[in-house]
Amino acid sequence: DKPLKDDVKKLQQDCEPCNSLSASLNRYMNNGLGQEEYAQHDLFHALASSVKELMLDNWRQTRAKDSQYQTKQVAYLSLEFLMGRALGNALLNLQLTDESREALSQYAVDLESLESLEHDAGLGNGGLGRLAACFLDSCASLDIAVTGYGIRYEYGMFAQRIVDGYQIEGPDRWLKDGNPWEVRVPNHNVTVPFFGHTESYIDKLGRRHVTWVDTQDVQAVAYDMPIPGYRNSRINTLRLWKSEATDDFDLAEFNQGDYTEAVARKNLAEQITMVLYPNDASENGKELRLRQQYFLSSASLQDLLNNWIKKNGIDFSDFAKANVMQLNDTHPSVAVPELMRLLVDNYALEWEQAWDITTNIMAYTNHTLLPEALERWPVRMFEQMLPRILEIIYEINARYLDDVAHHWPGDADMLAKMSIIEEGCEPHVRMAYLAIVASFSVNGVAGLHTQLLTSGLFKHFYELWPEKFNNKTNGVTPRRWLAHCNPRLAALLTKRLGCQWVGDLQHLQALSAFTEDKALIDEWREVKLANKRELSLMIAKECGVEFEPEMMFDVQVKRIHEYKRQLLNILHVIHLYHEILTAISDNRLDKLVPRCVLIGGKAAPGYAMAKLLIKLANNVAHMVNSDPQITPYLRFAFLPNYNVSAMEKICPATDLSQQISTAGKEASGTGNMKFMMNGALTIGTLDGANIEMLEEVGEDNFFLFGLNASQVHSLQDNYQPEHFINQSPALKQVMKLLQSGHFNLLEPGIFDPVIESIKSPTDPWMTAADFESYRQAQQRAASAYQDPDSWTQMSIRNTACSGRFSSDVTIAAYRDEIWKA
Ligand code: HBZ
Repeated sequence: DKPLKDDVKKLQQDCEPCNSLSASLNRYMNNGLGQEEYAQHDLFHALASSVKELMLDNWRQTRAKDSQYQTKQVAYLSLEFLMGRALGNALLNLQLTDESREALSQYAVDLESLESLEHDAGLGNGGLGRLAACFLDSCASLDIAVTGYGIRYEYGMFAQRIVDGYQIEGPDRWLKDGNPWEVRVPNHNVTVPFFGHTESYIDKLGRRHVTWVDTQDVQAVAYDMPIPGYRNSRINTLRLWKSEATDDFDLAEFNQGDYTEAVARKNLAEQITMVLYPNDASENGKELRLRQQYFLSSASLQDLLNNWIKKNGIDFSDFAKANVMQLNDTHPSVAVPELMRLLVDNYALEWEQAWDITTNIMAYTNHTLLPEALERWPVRMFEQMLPRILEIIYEINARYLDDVAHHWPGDADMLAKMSIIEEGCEPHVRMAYLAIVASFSVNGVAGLHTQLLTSGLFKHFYELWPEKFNNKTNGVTPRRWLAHCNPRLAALLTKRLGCQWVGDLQHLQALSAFTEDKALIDEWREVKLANKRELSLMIAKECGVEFEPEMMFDVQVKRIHEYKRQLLNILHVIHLYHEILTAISDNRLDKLVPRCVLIGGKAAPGYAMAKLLIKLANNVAHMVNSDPQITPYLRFAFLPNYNVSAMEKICPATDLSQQISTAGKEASGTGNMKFMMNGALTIGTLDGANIEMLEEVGEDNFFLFGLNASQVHSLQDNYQPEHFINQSPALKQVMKLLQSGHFNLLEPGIFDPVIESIKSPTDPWMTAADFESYRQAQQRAASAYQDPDSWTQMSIRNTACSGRFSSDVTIAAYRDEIWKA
């Protein structure tokens, strides 16, 4: 009766409404995607394609609505969008989770295992890129017309493996199986010029015109990804540009018969969007990086102008009322002179009018105070690659320096200090200055950060234009970082509070009334325990280390950087290791609080010290985990290839979140917020958004330690690490063990640079200065963990107070105070 069965099946399919997920899924599965012998991967593609298909109507309607009602358009320009996986999040926002489960039931595959097949879109380094992704979710959920503009890197953030304790980088070919979410939209192609030279002429009216000629043009092809809002039918767009060779360019070469040369040039054009630069803090300094920046900026601006012209013609008088552009750090700040070029050269606007438009459109977000991360490009590089852009930068600078001279008459020093061009034997363009000069808004990403910007790094700009500066404390989306990643806690919250918290996280505050509720405390602990069991499976698989769910899970996951002080954490593990050894010989083991320490993160491939810290963590982990006397009390794992998906498993299962940067160095942090939302307690310094988290939750529910930013600053000139080492018997002992070569018996001397850095009076991160205070805070955390009920109460309070760190709150402030959208 097989044919009959198939017929019935077919009939049923035909009868199902064509817009149901199930019908669409079946159609994709039957249309050549594997039939009976389908691979799970086909099923993932079929489901993702069906979900995208279901979004198409609303996607089109969103675009139509936004252009019809003249809604103010926000363009969020970023070299990075660290999106992670899209399926689970899309299903949640579209309320399609149950329907997909049902649709999948006939294939005997569960949704979670299908979700895990999706490759992370790792188009970012860390916090900055992930912030952009959270912002897109909040913008769509708050029904704001925002388009994300970025680059469709062929290779995202490198894949990290650990071999003999060392980081090994591998390529991240995230597109190799295709990307079911993207739509290639060739009708939005634009052309971006490079190289060549400029020519000028005077017209009949005596006006000077400049043309940029003999350029090598690259085509920018748009790939759109849908960004669904939470339960509101808005579908915003993330438009990612891919570089391709232009056709006529090829043609010219072909006609000269130079086939191979033409193909080689094609590669040059396609190189631009080939790979994400994996440096999260140091200067990239490479020509290709500047090409990426200009490529993104020019393509996105041309797109905005084309959209405008389609509706309004070339009258730009209201353009700035209808558009705003948020620059995610200085990476896309070459958009400033590019917009001037397009308006003045291509559309013949007067300089003053073009400048008026530009300065009413641009807004700039700063993400770092670290001097090594501030972008400066050699003037020489601009001269060759972007000659017209350099001329425009010079003109902007000349006019702006007039204002400076007016504000500080006769102060030549000030002119040099504030010039966009940094003079010297190799002159540079200071990209942050260019961004500030042209922007109507300049914001930092947490209270302390903004304060340090206006009193330090950008002090003189603040004196000149105080009205430009404002703070927007970061946030993270509660959809991905609570509702989706922690279904057990989400269910418990919804049972207690109803489901409004997903769309308005301030509702969590209501939990504070229940912190004495024994039933809630017990359920809360059960949820955490179940999450810890799940994470343990992952750690066992990825690291070969057994994490015992009853032990305290103490976690630090983020990019590896000296200022983030993974070293402090490792030194503390060494201290615990030594404590356990002595407790064994002194027979006082009952005092020990068992804990599992997890560190994860990638080091920039050229950052030797960060890579050495990975090696140190792995070597210490090996000593700890291979000693059966130690493991009942301490286990230590380094998780390879930390990424967005890994964090989705990690933050729901963490008891103690480590946010231990040197005060004044971490602009905000956003991992700190994800942990807090999921009920982890924080051990942290007075840095970045930790300060605001502490304000919300109170000192009783936070393990605070260390110097504050002004103490760090004052100590800098007379820092004597030896003094701190001598004052702390614990640190002294740790240094002794480290120096003895105990953790590198087969590789003598490899950790000398680490030891040197701790003992150096010029150690900017002041690891030795904070160790003792850190150790004591860790001890307070350990003894607090011994009382499960009171620990759980603190955990509940952390979640209850995390509402302010929803990116919905942050985006509402961008909307009201900057975008006026
Ligand atoms: O931006 C981070 C800050 O370190 C962090 O404190 C903050 O919370 C987050 C969001 O505001 N900055 C970065 O992640 N920076 C980069 O990833 C980066 C990437 C490329 C660069 C420079 C920095 O060339």
